[in-house]
Amino acid sequence: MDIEYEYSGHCELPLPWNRTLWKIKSDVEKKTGFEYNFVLLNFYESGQAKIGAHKDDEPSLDQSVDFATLSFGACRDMIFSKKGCKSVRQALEAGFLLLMHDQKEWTHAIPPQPCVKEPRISLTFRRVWSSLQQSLDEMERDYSIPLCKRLRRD
Ligand SMILES: O=C(O)CCC(=O)C(=O)O
Repeated sequence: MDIEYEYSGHCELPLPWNRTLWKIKSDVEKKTGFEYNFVLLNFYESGQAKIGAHKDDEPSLDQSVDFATLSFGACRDMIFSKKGCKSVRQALEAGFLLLMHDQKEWTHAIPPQPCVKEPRISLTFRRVWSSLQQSLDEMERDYSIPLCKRLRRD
């Protein structure tokens, strides 16, 4: 079954896992206790590269699975914000594994850090719902049809 991931209006069909990423995924799953079926790789060429504040709350993402972000290369900061709460700044050093819970409430951002000259890569492990499971869940939500038999999410 196809797994696709939609973000900021783009729809991506991912590549199959390679051996290295599969091994990293297994290690991350052992550490976090969650099962992932998708990883997003972000490449930051230098401290000039940034990601604005956003929530990873696309309907294709299974929010019951905490996202895990593994960092490589240069240390960058991530800023978490929530209405009515003080922002939290977390340094993401190489090898740091960050578990992100409550994605619908908090925004996160990687601000520019011009003093950082080296590149950074992050691997963000997620669980994406299959199109069929998603359609079934949308049906259930939109029409309140109780579905007696639920499909496995893989
Ligand atoms: O690079 C990171 O650690 C975070 C990337 C990010 O914000 C995302 O993939 O949603």
